[in-house]
Amino acid sequence: MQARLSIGVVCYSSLGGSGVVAAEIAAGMAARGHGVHMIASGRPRRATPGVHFHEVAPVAHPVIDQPPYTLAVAGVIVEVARRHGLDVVHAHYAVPHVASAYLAAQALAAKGRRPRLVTTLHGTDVTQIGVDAAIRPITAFALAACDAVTVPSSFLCDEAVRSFDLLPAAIETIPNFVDTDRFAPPRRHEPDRLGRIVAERSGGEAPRGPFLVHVSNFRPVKRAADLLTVLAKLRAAVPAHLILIGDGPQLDATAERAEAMGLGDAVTFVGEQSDFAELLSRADAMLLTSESESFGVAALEAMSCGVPVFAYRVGGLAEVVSDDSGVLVEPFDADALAAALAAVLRDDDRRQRMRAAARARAVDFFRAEPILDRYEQLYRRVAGER
Ligand code: GMT
Repeated sequence: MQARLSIGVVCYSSLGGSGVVAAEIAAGMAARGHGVHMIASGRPRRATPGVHFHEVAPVAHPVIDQPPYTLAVAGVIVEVARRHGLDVVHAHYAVPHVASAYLAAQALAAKGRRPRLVTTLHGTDVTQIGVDAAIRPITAFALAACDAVTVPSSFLCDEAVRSFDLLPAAIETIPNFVDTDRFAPPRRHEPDRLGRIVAERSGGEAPRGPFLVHVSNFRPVKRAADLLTVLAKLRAAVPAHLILIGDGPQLDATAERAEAMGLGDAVTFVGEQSDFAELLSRADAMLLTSESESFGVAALEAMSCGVPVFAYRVGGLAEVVSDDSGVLVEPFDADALAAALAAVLRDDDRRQRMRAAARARAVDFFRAEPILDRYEQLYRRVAGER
């Protein structure tokens, strides 16, 4: 029998794919019998049965005008390691978690208890904030000191090599994954069901399809205004309705813009949903207009539900969405996205083929268990190097 590992998972709890991936890995490792300690400033948004949660509380003092989050995370890692013994610390989203993990490991090494460090880069920690002149030197230094660095796509691997001077061989590409049981196509065809669920969750009228769905944290990188541009163009041909799931800084502006464009009745905002698998699974298409996605967990969850993805060909999306499971168009060609959607929404046979291909791709390439195996092997490899 293989040894039980003690694993610290450091992540953000804010709405977003990195927190989802961290929570799913933590829950997966706990289900495999490992001791898992999640270190974050808030509870994860996804259920994490069997995972011990350790809060990073904000540290405030009148002299300090910015709370020292990096030190607070490092302090909690040290505390958890002293109480529970950590074999591995897995930091998600490098800024500043890799620096916190590095500091904690140095402090623990002095006592002969240095945990191994694994960092998963997720996206803007490499492409945006990570390359900020104030952030890059320490992030690159701490990444170089990790026992393993992973990325979810080849796109992000190339970006990380360029941004942080890492050697390609020092980075392992482990794709994100999806719970294909939870995110699954509907068992029965019930044409009115999605309209009814949307009405229940939004408190409004039941809309009529065809339905597009968008899931995001409404950050600028998602280009939410483009969703409405595409919808307006599409509606010249097909009376589609757009369901927006999630919350974030640009949600209000998006709602105001929808009204201003006369799309108020064609869009429903259902907000952040703790369980949106059924909503997703009953949509006809997923619409994503991001300016970049290292991977696109939301796209993968749609595909797992048998929902084809329509997006710009940016970042690592082409590694997730194949030509038969969705349509990727030149960035930022809203006309092309609207035309692709209209063609598929008008062609039942093609839509059914895409649904089947999307589901098959999610199951064949992105099922949770084989990818959790890779993380577990990685943890054992780095822990065994002692
Ligand atoms: O990097 C970000 O902008 C945030 C991060 C998040 O927490 O949502 O998203 C990134 O990580 C996800 C999980 O690996 C990926 O699915 C997203 O594509 C990626 N976002 C970007 O690259 C913009």
